Amino acid sequence: MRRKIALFAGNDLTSSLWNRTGSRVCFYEHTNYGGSLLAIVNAGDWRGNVGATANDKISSWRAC
Ligand SMILES: [Ca+2]
Repeated sequence: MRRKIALFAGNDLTSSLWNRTGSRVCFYEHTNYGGSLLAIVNAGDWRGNVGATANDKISSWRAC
């Protein structure tokens, strides 16, 4: 399995999210913001469990 860790989340390995940026961040199912929008986390917020629909599926994210 390819594992690319960047910022605070890993490709298809993410169960929790911590948005340490100053912007709201959207998390997507596939790379390059493709697939479903799985989660939105406000600036500074912590999401301890992203839920079954997003667990281990997130592959990309960006401010939104
Ligand atoms: Ca994925």
